Amino acid sequence: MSQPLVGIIMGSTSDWETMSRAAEMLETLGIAHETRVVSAHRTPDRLVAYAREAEGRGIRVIVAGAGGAAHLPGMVAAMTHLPVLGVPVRSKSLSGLDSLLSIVQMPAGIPVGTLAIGEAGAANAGLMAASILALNDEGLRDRLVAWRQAQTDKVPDSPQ
Ligand code: RP5
Repeated sequence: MSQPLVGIIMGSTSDWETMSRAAEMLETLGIAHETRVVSAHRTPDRLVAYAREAEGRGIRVIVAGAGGAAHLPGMVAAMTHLPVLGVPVRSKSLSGLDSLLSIVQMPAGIPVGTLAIGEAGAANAGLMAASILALNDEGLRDRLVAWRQAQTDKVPDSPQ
């Protein structure tokens, strides 16, 4: 793939099962991306470096997934003006409600575009990243519109 435009980051390798849905969506739409494990708790220096360097490396949208006390999306958003899309990963103890509340309740001034808990949220983060990039990319705009139309066409009139 060419120069990555979307950075998919996650707090742990255990988040990949969820976050791979975002990567699959970007692959389907032909959007160059990169994937990294960046933990707010275990690798804080890596987090700072990633957030500070992303724009200069050509990244345009960051998709950040984490579970539990999920600081990653908010911390990254605090250090870059790039759009940050947060994916709450389902947790063992609270099924991802903890992740959701950790990510969604940002104070005014530092936005994180928060998606649904789990795989649907990850897939939609990929689609949302595509929508943002499509504003300045007519080819991608056409692929996104075609993908949505194909989804519509798959819905039958009747359940039987
Ligand atoms: C978070 O803790 C990660 O984002 C992950 O969702 C969760 C559990 O991580 P592991 O203990 O599986 O590495 O930081």
